[in-house]
Amino acid sequence: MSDEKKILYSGMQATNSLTLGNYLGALKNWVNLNEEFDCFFGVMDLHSLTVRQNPTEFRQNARKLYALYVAAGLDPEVNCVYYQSHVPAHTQLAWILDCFTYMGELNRMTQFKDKSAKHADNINAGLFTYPVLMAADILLYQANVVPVGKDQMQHLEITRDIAERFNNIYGDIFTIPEAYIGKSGARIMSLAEPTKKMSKSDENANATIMLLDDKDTIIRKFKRAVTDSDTEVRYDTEAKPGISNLMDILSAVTGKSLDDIQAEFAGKGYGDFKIAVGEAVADELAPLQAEYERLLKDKAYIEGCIKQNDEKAAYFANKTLRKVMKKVGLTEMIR
Ligand code: ATP
Ligand code: LTN
Repeated sequence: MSDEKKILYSGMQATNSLTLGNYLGALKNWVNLNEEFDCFFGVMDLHSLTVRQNPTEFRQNARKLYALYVAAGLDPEVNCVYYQSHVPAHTQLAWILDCFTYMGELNRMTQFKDKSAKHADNINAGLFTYPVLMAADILLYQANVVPVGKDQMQHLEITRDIAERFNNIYGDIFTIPEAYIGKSGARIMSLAEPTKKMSKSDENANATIMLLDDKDTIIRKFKRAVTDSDTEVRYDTEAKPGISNLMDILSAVTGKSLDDIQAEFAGKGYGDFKIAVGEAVADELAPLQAEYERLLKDKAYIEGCIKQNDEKAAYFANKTLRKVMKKVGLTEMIR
């Protein structure tokens, strides 16, 4: 880690498999950020526990997420790609920050409200304090910037509020993080209901393209994508949300502009267009999938990367945690 570069922190929950939305909206845009920042990317497995998990599947999903990060191009030699639960400082700091966070603040979080409505039978305290753990993730590494989607902006705001509150009492302990608005990633919509975002917890399998779907499945899902009764491939998110979403996807994977796409498909039917989008997506994902399969088989390599990066993350996290413990007056351990 160099001194001049700013620090960037992000991660995803290790719940379910990733969708094309997670990839085009987040993961793909994280690759190469290491040129400008010292980057930390966590497999956020502790956050996943707010929803009941099947232990075997959960462990596999976490490993899958790690391998997908690496297969997508987050080089674990230059990025710190690690498991959140392997660095105990996250939960230690989260507890301390819990004591600097108000019930009223947490009550206002829209994700808490949405998720409690969705899991009415399991509104646990972890779901409520989810944003505090997220604040600990970010603040432990003194992150300057955090690439997050719109849905996580409120959590970043509360992170800043908690950090400022703490700094006001104890001095400049935490760096105040900012949202990173880089190359804006496309917001990918559901293929079944194109006014809703594509989401990995969607129960309709036809609504989402999963990163590990094979070519036939991808093309089949695109062929079934909901569009409209018109025949023109034209960008209009209000009147033609389905076609506009497919255009966004094609643009994100090929780099072609929306105008060029419209010109290319002028006079052609939706059928040809949908197949072209399916093929472009399958071609984009093929190398990632091949690399993912290769990595999963190379257990020694993956485990070596995890171990090395867990240690690296713990080194930086513990530095902050020690400072915080000292400031609040906890007694230092005798070594
Ligand atoms: P869930 O269905 O479990 O809520 P999700 O698929 O909505 O999950 P998150 O875990 O909330 O995904 O998000 C992981 C990252 O992927 C975030 O940075 C988020 O902004 C991004 N992301 C998720 N869905 C999309 C999408 N449809 N388009 C673009 N980016 C997305
Ligand atoms: N809540 C985020 C995942 C997440 C995160 C973080 C993102 C947990 N801790 C710290 C950025 C920084 C999500 O659901 N996308």
